Amino acid sequence: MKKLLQLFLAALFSSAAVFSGNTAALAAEQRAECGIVEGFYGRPWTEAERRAMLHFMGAHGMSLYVYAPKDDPYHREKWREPYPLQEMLALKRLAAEARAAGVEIVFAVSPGIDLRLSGWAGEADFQMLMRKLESVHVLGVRRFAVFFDDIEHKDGAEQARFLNRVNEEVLTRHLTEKPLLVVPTEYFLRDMKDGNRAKAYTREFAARLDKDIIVLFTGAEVVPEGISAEDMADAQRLYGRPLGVWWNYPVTDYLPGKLALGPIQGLDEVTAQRAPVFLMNPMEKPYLSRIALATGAAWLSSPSSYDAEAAWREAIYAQYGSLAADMELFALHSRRMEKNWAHTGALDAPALKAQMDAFWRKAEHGEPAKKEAEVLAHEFARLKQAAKHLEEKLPLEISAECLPQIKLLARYAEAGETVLAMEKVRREGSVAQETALYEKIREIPTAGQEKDEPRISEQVLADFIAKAKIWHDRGKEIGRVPLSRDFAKRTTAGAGSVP
Ligand code: LTM
Repeated sequence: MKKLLQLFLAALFSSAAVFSGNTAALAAEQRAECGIVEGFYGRPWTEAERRAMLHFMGAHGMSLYVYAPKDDPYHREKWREPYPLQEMLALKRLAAEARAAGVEIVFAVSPGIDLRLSGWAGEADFQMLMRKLESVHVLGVRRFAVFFDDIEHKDGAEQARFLNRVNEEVLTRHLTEKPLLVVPTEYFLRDMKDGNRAKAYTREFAARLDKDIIVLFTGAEVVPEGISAEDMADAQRLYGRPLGVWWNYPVTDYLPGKLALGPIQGLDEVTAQRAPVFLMNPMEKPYLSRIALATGAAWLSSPSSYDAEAAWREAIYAQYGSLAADMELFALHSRRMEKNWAHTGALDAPALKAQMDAFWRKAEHGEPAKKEAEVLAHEFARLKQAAKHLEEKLPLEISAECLPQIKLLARYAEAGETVLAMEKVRREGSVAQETALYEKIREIPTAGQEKDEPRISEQVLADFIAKAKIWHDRGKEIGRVPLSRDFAKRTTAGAGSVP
């Protein structure tokens, strides 16, 4: 009966509101549940980190914590096996802690690597999955999710049938009163719409999936700049229901040397109004993830008046007390996430970037850049000071998450001062001194670091040092005549393009 009622409400909801585009009505009826999905690759959080996070979430009005660490073997590779006793007890304590913090815990399984969906084997795996969900229900978990992201299997119809059965069975067995949360195998919009195979998968999956099941999607890409109202409408049209959002910021598992310390941005008001669920995927580093997470909660509580930069500053000042100004400077240089397939987050230090551009516009043409250098010198001094304070005074659990990046910030700031000194001695005509100074910055890594190696401010500080190296080399090559336009061409694409 409950199931029938849910189906009826879901159908009413999707047909009346989704297709009429009546978002105002939707907004009045429901507000997205906000929370996090511990869904990254890498070291899963410890029990203590999770417990601290639950309280942080409770204090910020985030009500949903989805347990889905990709590298917890019992969540994915060994999904058929029950948790060992110690881990069961930890999960039980976590469920109790979540209740106390006013957060609902959702247990997710990612069985898709080797799940069999049909025949006798399918039946056996279905029973295994139910047994797994029952084993965590006993521990106090009352809501479930099944995720099919990042797997080879792509039969949408079979997956949907399987999920419908799980969805029905968890209700029948009274394990939950709420429908499943799921991630399809095609979970970003471009693929759902464009690739033929992906399109067919989505069509089959969406048509067969029970309407009360909540589907999560990441936007037009896995890690996009934002989700527009149009993306949301397209996804809804394809799935015949409003989709929940799995937001891949501040997660950094694809570039773990960088910290995502910026605000949540790029999300449309329509997303806030329509999505039943908004989940942020955090970093492996739970304490540093809090800056972005606090801004995501602020966005959802007031999407029409949300100001990402203001929310970001507010989050830092609320979290870092007397170190807030230093943390703001550090975080300003560590917000943007860029990889060939991932582009998201606020720019790193855009104002400083503009000041550096002004410096190079003169220096590259052999014009004295004294005034511009003074502005930069002031900034480099502030950065060095901030790094020193943070290194000395950050609480241990936070500095453990960012010490290499803080040290790199200090190194870049010091190298920046060296570059200014190089420009000065060149103005004064001292070749020998410039070369001696150059030796100090020669080995500083500005691009091409391994994935895990620390990076910060790639397009600003790192790029400044990279440009200086080229400027020096070119100066030598051309006997210190003003640099040609070639210099700008070779460096404007940022540190990554520096040979
Ligand atoms: O985004 C989803 C649905 N799945 C995975 C995540 O587990 C991972 O953390 C992010 C970022 O690398 N990308 C994914 O595809």
